[in-house]
Amino acid sequence: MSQSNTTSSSFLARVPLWQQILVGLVLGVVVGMLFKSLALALAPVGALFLNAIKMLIVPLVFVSLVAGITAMSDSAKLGRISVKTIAIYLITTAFAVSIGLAFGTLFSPGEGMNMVASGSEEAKQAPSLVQILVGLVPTNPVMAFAEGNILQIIVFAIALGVSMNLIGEKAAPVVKLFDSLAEVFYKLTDLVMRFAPIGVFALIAGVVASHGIEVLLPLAGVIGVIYLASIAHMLLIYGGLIGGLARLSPLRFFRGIAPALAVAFSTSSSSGTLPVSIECARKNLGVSQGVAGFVLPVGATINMDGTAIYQGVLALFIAQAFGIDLNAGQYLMIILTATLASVGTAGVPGAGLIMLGLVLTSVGLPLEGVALIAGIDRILDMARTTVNVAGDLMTTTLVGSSEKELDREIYNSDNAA
Ligand code: DAS
Repeated sequence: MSQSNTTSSSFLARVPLWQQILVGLVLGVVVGMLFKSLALALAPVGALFLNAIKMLIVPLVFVSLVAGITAMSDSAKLGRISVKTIAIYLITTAFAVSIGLAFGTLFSPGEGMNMVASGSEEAKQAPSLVQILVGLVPTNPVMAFAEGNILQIIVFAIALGVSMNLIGEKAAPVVKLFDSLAEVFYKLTDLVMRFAPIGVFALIAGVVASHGIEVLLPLAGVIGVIYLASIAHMLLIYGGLIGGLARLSPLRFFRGIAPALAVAFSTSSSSGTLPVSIECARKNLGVSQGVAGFVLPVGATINMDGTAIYQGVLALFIAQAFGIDLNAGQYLMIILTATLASVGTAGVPGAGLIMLGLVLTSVGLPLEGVALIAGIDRILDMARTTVNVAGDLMTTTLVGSSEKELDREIYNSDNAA
């Protein structure tokens, strides 16, 4: 390799990945604003990167979860981790909706829009809790893998891991196999992440280029309120819990998860970001494979604080736009349905917009409101997915720290990936 090539590759090796990704993000916005045709021509580069990380989701979630569970042979510990995880997810989501409602009330982004409802559209029916619970058990694990049904893969992996623990010595070869397979997929994630700066650059350039300023300007108010509420939720609730409860540095937390946030922001997919989240949790935050391999896949599927904020703000924005006053009971109903809707939202682009109809219907708000913001929803999805992923990683850190499954030396080290 010539001297100059060696120099450039060793230079890049010295710059932390999260800084390379942030540079890609900023350059992507500039190119998307100034060179639209170039930005749109880069779409295949972004799609390639997105496909590469999506390719990892199913095998990585499965092997890391099985390996993680066999690493935690104490089933009481697994029970404690599960209860802590679900409790933190539900509590922070309820806080998120409330912050969304508070910001929507404070700034009233829909005030004065004087829209008129025609009452034509129908909302999608959300699956009932019983349907969700019954649907958790895969009738055919291979089908669950083929469809990428993360919740069913999680249930199958937990069942497999627990039965391997119960068998003990006889399962040792399989335990060893899953352990090494997990390492293989962590390395593969690491290799794919080398392309993240270019992938994020291309994805962001495409999004900015396809959302001209003329589309964004009329709804700049609601975009601003959602971004403000999202940042406030991350700093106050996540920063507060990491610093106050886990006694860890919030600054190191946000720096350690920066690569995952950048990928979440540019892909608008929690599931697509999952391999990066697992890498950040293990390599930058020092969380064990067992906790990261369990808490993150569950979170990417059912924990959506950003989506809950979005539902809270938009329910008020639409009520204000159509001149409808909401009473205290309707505010409570929004908190309940937005929390449930966020649990049922898939970790893919645009899922929150579909669930918004459920929240609007629950309090009798016109569904035309969904059409009102559909044109800018991708810009809103970037913010809510970023919060969703940050919430998953915050919970992973809290649970890891409380279960002594977080290596504080790694957490406090300066070489964040
Ligand atoms: N894009 C979804 C996610 O991946 C969130 C949403 O659409 O609300 O988390």
